[in-house]
Amino acid sequence: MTEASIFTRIYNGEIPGEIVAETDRVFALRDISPQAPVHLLVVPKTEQYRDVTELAAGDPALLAEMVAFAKSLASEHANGEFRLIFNNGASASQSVFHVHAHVLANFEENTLVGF
Ligand code: DGP
Repeated sequence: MTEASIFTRIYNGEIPGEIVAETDRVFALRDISPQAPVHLLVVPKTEQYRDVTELAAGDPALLAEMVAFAKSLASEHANGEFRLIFNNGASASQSVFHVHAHVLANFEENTLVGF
């Protein structure tokens, strides 16, 4: 059996982490290394999908639920506007292969990186 992902271990209380919200199928935690004043990770409870392409092919409704959940988090923790980032593959900076979305919000003026 493969070891549970870092996110599952946080969700299960095996290692510390701040879970801020959950539904039946997804949960959100604070990123350990925030890249914006609000930086949350939206994670499905299932570990079945390694990245967003697998998730989109296997359970598009769950992907849609993650997007809706991100919106509700951005409304609760910021002004409702947000960046939603899925790193897809090691060369694109994915380090945890349990699909997750980065929700970034509450940017200070002129602090947005990239495009
Ligand atoms: P990615 O690089 O896209 O796979 O994103 C993984 C994110 O997970 C990264 O931004 C840092 C975060 N992360 C890694 N380990 C931990 C941890 O132990 N606790 C929390 N809260 N976040 C973590």
